This record gives sequence, structure tokens and C-alpha cells, in this order.
Amino acid sequence: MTLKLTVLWLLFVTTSCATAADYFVAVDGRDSNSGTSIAEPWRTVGRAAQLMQPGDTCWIREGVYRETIKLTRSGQKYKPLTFSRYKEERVIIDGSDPVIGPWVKDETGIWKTNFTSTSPIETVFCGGRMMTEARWPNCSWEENWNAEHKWALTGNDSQLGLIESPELASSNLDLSGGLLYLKLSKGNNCFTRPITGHHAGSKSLQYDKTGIEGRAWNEDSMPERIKKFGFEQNRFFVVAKGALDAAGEWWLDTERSELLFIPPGNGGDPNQLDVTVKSRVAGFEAEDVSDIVIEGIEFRGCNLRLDECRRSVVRNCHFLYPSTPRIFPDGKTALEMQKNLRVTGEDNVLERLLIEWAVDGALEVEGSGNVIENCVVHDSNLHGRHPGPAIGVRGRAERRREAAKNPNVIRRCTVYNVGGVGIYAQGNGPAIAEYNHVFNAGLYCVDISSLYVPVGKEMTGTVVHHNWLHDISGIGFRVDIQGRGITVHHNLAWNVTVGCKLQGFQLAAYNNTVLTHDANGGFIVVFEPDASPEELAGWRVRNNVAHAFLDRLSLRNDSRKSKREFVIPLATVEGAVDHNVIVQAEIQPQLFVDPTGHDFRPEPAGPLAGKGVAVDGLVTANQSSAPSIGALEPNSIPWQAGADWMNDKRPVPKTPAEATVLAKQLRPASIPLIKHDRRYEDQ
Ligand SMILES: [Ca+2]
Repeated sequence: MTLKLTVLWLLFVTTSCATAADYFVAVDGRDSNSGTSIAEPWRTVGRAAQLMQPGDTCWIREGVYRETIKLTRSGQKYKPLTFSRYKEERVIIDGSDPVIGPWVKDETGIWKTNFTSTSPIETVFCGGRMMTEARWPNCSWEENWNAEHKWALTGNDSQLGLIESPELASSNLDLSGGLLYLKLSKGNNCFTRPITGHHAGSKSLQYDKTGIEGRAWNEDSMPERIKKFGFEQNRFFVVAKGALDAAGEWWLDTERSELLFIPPGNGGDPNQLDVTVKSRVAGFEAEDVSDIVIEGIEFRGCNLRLDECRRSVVRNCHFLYPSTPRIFPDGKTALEMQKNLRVTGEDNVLERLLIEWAVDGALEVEGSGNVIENCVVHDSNLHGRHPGPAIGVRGRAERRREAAKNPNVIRRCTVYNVGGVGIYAQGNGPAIAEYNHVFNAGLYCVDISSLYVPVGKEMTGTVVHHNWLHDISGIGFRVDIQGRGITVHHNLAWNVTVGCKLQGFQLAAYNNTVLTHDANGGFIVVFEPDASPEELAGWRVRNNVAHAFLDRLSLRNDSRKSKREFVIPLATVEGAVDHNVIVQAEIQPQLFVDPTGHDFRPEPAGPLAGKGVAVDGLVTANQSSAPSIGALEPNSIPWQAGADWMNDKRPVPKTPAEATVLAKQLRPASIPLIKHDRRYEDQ
């Protein structure tokens, strides 16, 4: 063979090898198989991950896989490494391991088995459902949003480090050796602290108050409020061995190396049940790889951690109990312990994910150019820890400066039943939040927004538009602290405590409709006290409709505090603050087609339809005529927000009216919205 021919032959061989290969994995496979045919599958997905080349696909057959698949190899642009379920088969990656048993029942009806663990375990599952660590008051996860079931209230004479509770005494349980979950004062944090003293029949329970004082004082309330109102009527629950008395409860006795369990429902023999213990954080994990596709997989009791990855796609996946943190020492440490479903890097896409029952925040994305689209996230932040968002994005500029211009996008997601914030956008670099549907948020925190930009200073270019935000125990949408260059437009907020709060130097708010539970909470603008006249002139508030437009002072050391009222009506400034309509001045039926039926389209002959002013760069639905005031145009089909599907085959709400009905159905608590104790609030 001549040299030239050899080169050609080598080229041929190389290109042939580079064609995409299919690999197979099955629960009855073996890692010593070839893996290259459906008849000779591997046993583990990890085996495939070690060998795959760009363009290759790993087909996973039906069954439960208990492994953390480490991705160390990258695909290439347009030639990803793909991990997919095979056809429509049901593939589950499970983060828990079976309890071997045998289980033995003691005379009190509690089942026990030997279980050696040097540290506490996070949680126990039975038949794939999360069980409850032995607790008082009794409350299953299904009842989580029923505040009366979930929490007890601290009684008279409670103080920092001591709970006094007659209810506790009458329970006659010995809760020593347990853990306290406590929401103090304003109640935005959930602190977990060891119980240091209690005995059966006692109404007094001592707990380790270390580290609470500073946090509660600084973040949760003003000191003078705590002095004034004390520690009564705060919420708490306890987990302890002595509280093991209800179906579905478990307790790990590390001293005796015993796992104790009362099976759910009407009992049953755990030797015959699928009882497992949380063992792994992640189903897939990767660092610094690119072009991975993960598709059609169910994650149970585990999540996915892609760190510093690029152009990866996670699509059509289902996460049940993705993270189950047990301890909430304080805000900062809780962030490290929560182990959310997390993707960092650039240009990753998370599409059509169902994320259910994350104990703290559900999904966390950091970097730039990442897209979260058409996802449904529900029942997260179960104990109410601020912010604990269902979906959080953090823009990041420092890594690749030019990339920071690419916003992280949250688009057409449906988020509901959240203890704290629904959607949270922070960091350096812009975010786009568009056509999202958030409802039943803020269920266990006081000071929250369903869509929140906490520090707007470095978020120039951020746009929040066309979101449905309703049935919120808090603010509809909020831009906080020194917002600059942020636009909010065509958002529709209803059944919220406060419509919106916008704080900063130069913000633009166009065509928002914000309707509150009562007429006191409206559309609040906070001008930064140190803003220059030019910066103040940079504000635009136009074409909005709300119960009230208010100019509220910034809380932060404003010298004007002594000179004017804290809140005054927002003055009209032609060219900057104009063409806004106050609902109280106009009668609702004249404004909207059917306000009680939640049809917020402008009444064609009323003061909204066609009465707005055109805004540069904004396209309205009704281009032939002048834009209307508010988020909707008359006589047109209203825009819809949220995912184009719902979990559990529920119908997708197509109108605000349908969305309102759905919010009531899906809020399992008997009370309409949680009534917060607002004594400790400072604003
Ligand atoms: Ca119990």
C-alpha cells in the first residue's frame, strides 16, 4: 500500500468509527456485554457514559436504576451524547436503596429493623412515596399546606430558647432528643434546632437558640417589634422518636442502630413493601462537559447536577422529590444543604420538565444563555424558607464577559404551591421571564413576591412580561434594591396582596394590570433616595391599571422620611408617569368585561380600551388602533401564560377565570390563603 492510499484508508476508517453508535442498557444486562445491541445490553448507564463518543446514543430499557451517572465526556455541537429512554419505556433513576430487613413488629405495633448509619438519614420512601419523619403535630406531606395541621403555635411566656405550649403538654409525648422546626417573628425563615430539654406532659420545651438571634433580628423582623410582640403565636413543629405514632412515620435510632417505621395507610408488613432510604444526591452529575442530551427519564428521590456545562439539553424528564434537605440551620447554610436540581454554565436548555415535591427550592440555574421552558414545578419549599424559589436563575458575568449579554430565560413555565418565591432572578446579567403562570405562592412566608428580582442593580436588560401571577400571599412581581434598566410590561396580577413593587433608578413599567385582594395594596414605586434628577427622569410608568399608584419611600436611611409621609399617591409626570388608570376612581365593571368572572379585557366603550399611549419597542395585539391601558386588548383572544400541559392530565387553564378555579382546587388547605401574622412586619 502506498503512503497516499494508507492515508486515505486511515481517513476512511476514522470517519466510519466516528458515525453515531447506539448502545443499550437494561436492568437484566451485564457490563461485560458489548452493549451495542438490544440483545446484549449493559447493566449500568454509567458504563455507557464511560465509552460514548460524540453523536452516540445510550438507549435505556425499562426499570429502576440506582446509580449516580458521572458524565466526564463531552459531545460536540450537533453531535451530542444522548441518554434516552428506549421508545416509551418507563425508566426510573432512583436515589434511594432498599432496606434489607427483616422487619420485626414490636408490642406497640411499630416495625423495627437493624440499620447502621453513623449520621442521620434524609428520608425514607415506601412504594416510591416520601414518608414522614416522626413528628408532632401529625401531618402527612399531602396535608403540607394545611397550616393548622402542619404547625403548632407557641403560647404565652415563650421566649428565645424556650417554647411554652399547653398543646404540647396535652399531647403527653416525650420529645427529648428531637429537632425543632421553628418560624420566628415575621416567619420568613425556618430554623432547625436540637431540642435540649423536654419530658412527657411538659408544656415547656427548651431548644438550642445558637445563631438564631442575629438572623431573626436582622432578616426576619425589627428588634423593637420582637420586643413588643414577644415570641407568642409563632409556628413550630417537632421531629422526635417520642412522636412516632402515625401511619407513614419513621425514625432512625442511631444509638440502637434501628430504623423504626409505621407503614402508611391501614398498616401492612414492611417485609412485603418497597421501603427504601435516600442514598444519593444525583442521578446524573457532570462537570465542565458540553453537548449532553438527557431525555424521557424519571428521577425519584434524586436530582441532576450539571456544573459548568454548555449546550446541554434536559427534556421530558420527571423529578419527584428531587431534593429532601432535613436541616435548615440558617439561610446561608441551608443554601449549601438544599442540593436542588441544578444546572450551571452556558446555553443549556431545560424543557418540559415536571418537578414535584422539592422540600426546599426546586430548580436552580446559573450562568448565561440558559433557557427553562414549558416546565411545570409544583409543591416546593414545603416549610417556607425565604426565598426558596421554585425556579431560581442567577446571571453571571465574570466567567465569559460577552456571554453575560445572553439572558437566562424562563418561559412558559407553570409554578404553583410554593412556600416562598415562585420565580427568582438574580445575579449579574439580564433575565427574561415571559409567559409564566405562577399561583398559590408565598404559602408559608410573609414577605415574598411570586416573581422577584431581589437586587436589580446588575440586571440591566431584564424584561418581565406577559406573566399571569395570581392567588399569591404576597406581592405579584417585584424589582428590588437599585433596579436599573429593567422593563416590566403586560403582566396580569390578580388576587395578590400587593400588585407590584418597583424600586430603583430607571425602571419601565408598561401595560400591567394589577388587582389586589383589597384596595389598599396597589402599584408601588420606590424611587431610590440618592437618585439624580436624570435618573428619576429615566422612569417610565405608563398604561398601567391598578387599585392605587403609590410613591413609597425607600426604607434605607432616607432623610426625606422626616419630611413627608411614608406612602403618598404617585404623581403624574407627563412623559414619564402618565396614562395610568386607578380602579377605585373608575368602577370595575366599566373597566373590564367581567371583573368578578376574571375577564380582565377592557370594556370596549370604557376608559381603558384604546386609551393608552404607544410605547417604543412594544408591539401590541391591536396594532391598527391605539394601545389600551392594562395588559389586555379588547375584542381579541387574550394571551395565555404557562406551560402548554399540566401534570396528572389536568386541563391546561386557558383563561384567568379557569386559572383562578384551578388555583382553588390545587390549594389543598381548607383556608383560602394562609393568614399570616403581620405583627412583626416593618412595612
Ligand atoms: Ca407523630
